[in-house]
Amino acid sequence: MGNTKSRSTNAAAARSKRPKGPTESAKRKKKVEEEQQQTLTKSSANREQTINIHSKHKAGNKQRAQNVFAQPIDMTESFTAPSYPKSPEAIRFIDNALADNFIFASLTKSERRQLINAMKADSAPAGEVIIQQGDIGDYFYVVEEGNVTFAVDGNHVGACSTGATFGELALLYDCPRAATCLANTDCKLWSVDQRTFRHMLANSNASQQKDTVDVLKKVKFLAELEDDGLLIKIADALATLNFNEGEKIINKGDVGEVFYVVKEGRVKVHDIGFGDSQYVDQILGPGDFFGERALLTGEPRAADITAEVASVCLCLSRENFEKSLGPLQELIDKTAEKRVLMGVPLFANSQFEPHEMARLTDLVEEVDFKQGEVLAEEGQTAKQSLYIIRKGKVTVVNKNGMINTLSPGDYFGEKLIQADDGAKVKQTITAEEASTCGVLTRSAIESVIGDISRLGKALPPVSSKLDRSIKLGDLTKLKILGVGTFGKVWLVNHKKKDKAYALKMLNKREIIGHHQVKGVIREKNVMASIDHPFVVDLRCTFQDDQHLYMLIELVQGGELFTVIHTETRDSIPNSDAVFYAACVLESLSTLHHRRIAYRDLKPENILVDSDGYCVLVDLGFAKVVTDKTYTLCGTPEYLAPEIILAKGHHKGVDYWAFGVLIYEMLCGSTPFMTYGIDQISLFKRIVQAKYTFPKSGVVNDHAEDLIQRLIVSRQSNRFGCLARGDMDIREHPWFEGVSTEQLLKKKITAPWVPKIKDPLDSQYFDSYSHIENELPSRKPPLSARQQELFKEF
Ligand code: ISQ
Repeated sequence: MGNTKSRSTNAAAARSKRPKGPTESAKRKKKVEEEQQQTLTKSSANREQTINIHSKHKAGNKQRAQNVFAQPIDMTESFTAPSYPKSPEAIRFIDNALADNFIFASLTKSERRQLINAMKADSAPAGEVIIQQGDIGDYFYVVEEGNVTFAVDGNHVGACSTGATFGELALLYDCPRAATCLANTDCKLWSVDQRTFRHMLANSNASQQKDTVDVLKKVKFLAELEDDGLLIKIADALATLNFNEGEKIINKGDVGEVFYVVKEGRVKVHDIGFGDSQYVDQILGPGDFFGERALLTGEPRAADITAEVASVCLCLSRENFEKSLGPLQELIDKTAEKRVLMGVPLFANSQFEPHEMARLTDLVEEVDFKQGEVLAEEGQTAKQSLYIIRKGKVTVVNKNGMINTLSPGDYFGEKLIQADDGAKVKQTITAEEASTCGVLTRSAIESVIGDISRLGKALPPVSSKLDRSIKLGDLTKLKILGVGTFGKVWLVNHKKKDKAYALKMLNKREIIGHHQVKGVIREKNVMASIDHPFVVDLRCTFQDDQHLYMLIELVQGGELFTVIHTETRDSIPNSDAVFYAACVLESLSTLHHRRIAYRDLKPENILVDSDGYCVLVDLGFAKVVTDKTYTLCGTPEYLAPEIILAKGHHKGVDYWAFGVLIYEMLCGSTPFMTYGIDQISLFKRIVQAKYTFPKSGVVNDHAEDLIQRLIVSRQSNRFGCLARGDMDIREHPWFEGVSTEQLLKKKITAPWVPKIKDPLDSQYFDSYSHIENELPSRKPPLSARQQELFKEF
C-alpha cells in the first residue's frame, strides 16, 4: 500500500502541503533577505536530496518506501520545445557541463542539441535565493558564471561554480527541493524546466520509434505481421552500429545473420548477384534497409555492402530476433491464423478483448494428417475443436453425398464447439492429401474466456461485477488501516450484511491538485475489470462532494513488507520467497494479459490474505499500455531505468521491479539502495544497473540467475519481455516444483498463515488511532466544473 501509509518525510506528503505556485525564479526575491541571514557552515558534495525516500513508518530495520510521480505526459497534446538562440561557445559550454551527468548520457546527439537549445539564459544577483529548500522543484541549472552555495536547514552543505550543474532531480519529477541554493556572487545561469525536458525526450523517443516502425512496415514480411505491437518490439530490439567511411558492412557470399536499417549516412550495395547478369550499384540512405532475409533464413549474402560515408545502422541478428519475438515464420503463421479466427463469425461476434484474441491464437496447435486420414466421421461423437487448414486439402462429404473441398485458410468445426457433449457429426471430413491444420480445442477456448456460452455474445459491461446494492450510508467506519497521498483506507462494517470491507477514501481536491483525476478513474476501471484471487477485489464505488470511495474486499493478514522486515530480521527463507514470488507472478500475469502495466510493485503493495496467499493492492498507477507510456511514477528503489530516463515504458517495468522484490525478500534490502544514499545517486546506480549479491550465500544460484535475468537494463532483453513472455520466468529452475494450477486453487501450504480472530480483526495493520478522530479540514466546496471531472468515477 505504497500510497496508503503515513509518510511524514516523503516527497508526496510534502508536495501536498506545498501546492505548486509561481516559478522558482519568481519566488527568489522574497526569500533573499531571510536567506542572507543564515549561517552557512558544513560542507558536502553538490547533492540534491539525501535519503528522504522513506517514511517514518517501520516494521523492522527497513522503512516503508513511498511512491513518487510526475505530472502526466500526454502524448496527444502537441508540444514544441522552446529554442533560445545561443553562440557556438555557449553551446559548447553547456554541452561540456552536461557531459558527466548520467541523466543526459543516454541522449542522442539531436536530443542533446534540442535540450541545449531549450535552455534559457537566467541570472541571479549575489544574495538571491535560486532554489528554496522545500519548494517544489521545476528547474535544472547550469552555472555559466559565479558561485552558488547550498544550505540544508540553514546549514552550509556545499558550493559550486562555473561549469557546475544543480537541481537535476526536478527534471525527473515534482519533488520538494532538499537544499536552498543561494547566489554567493552575481551569477549567470542556464535553466530548463521538467515539462520541457520530459516532453522533449518523450516526443523524441516516440518519433524515433515511429520512424523505425515505418521503415519496418516497408519490409514485406514484417508488414505481414499487421501488428504495430510486434513492430515496436522489433524496433526496441534493434542495436545501433557505427561504420567508418569505406568500411565493409556485408561481404557477398557470407551467411546472412543480421538485418540492417540505415539511420544516418549512406551505404553502397555493389557486386550484386551470383550469375552473369549485370546489376547497377545501389545507394541506400536513412530509412532504407538491407539484409532482411537474414531474419528468415541464413542464405548467403547476394552482394557486398560498404559504408560510402561514416554511417549509423540499426541492426538485428536473427538470433536476437528469435529471442525477443520467436521465429519470424511462426509469427507470420500466427498472424494468418489470427486473421482466420477473427473472420469466423462466432469469434468475430464475440467482442473478445485483444489479449483474449492473442491468447486464443497462441493456443492454436498444429496437427498433421496423413492422406486419407479421417478427421471426423458422420454419426460419430464430435471432437469439439475448430480446424483451420494450413496446408493441403480436406474434403467434406455430407449425408447427401455433397462434396466440398477446403483449402488453406478455410475452416470447419465452429458449430461443434458449442454443441452439447455427445453431439454427433453430420459430415465426414477426410484429408485428401497430407494436410496440416491449426486446431483450437473447446477446452483451450474455455481456458481463455471461461464460459463457452460467451462465444458469439457481447462482453458484459465492465462495472457489472460491482454490487450496486451497497450504499455508503450502510457502512460504519471502524479504524484506519492505511494513510496515503490522497486519503485513507478504513476498516468498515456493512451493518445489514454484517460484513467487513476496506474502504479507500480519496480527497477530490488533492487528486485535482496532483493532476491525478485520470489516474484515479483508471484505478477504478482496472480494479473493476480484474477478477483474480491474487488481485484486490473492488466491490463498489461511491462519491460525495469531497471524496471518492472504493469499497474493497478486506485482506486481513497485513503487508508482505511486515513479513519480510520484522524486528529481528530483514529477509525470508528461499522457499518462502519462491511461494510469494509465484503468487505475485500470477497477479502480474493477469494484469499483463489485459495489457495493464502495474507500475508500483513493492512489498508494501502486497497484502497477505487469511490463507497466507498474496493479494496485490493499490492499482493507483496501473494503466492499459498498448504501446509505451512516458510519465514517471513508481517507488524510487523499484524504478526501472527506462522510467527514470523517460525512454517510454510498458509492462517490462513490472518485471524489473519483480527482480528487485525477489532480491529484497532474500537479502533484506533492495539492490540499488545503500545507506544514506541520495535520490540522484540511487537513480544513477539503477541506470547503470550497479548492484551486487551478498557473499553470505543467502541468494542461491537459481535465484541469482533469475534476478540477473530480470534486472536487465534493456527492456527488450529482460525476462518477461522476450518471445516466451512470462513462461521464461515460470519455467525458471528457481520456481521448480511450483504448480500454477495448485497455487491458484490455494492447494499449496503457505509459509505463514495469519491467525485471524474475527472478521474485523486488524491486528496485522499498523495503528493510526492518533488520526482517527481528526476533523475533516474545512475547504471551500469544489466548483461544478471540478465535480464534473469525476463523473466517470
Ligand atoms: C485491506 N484490505 C484490502 C485492501 C486494503 C488496502 C489498504 C489497506 C488495507 C487493505
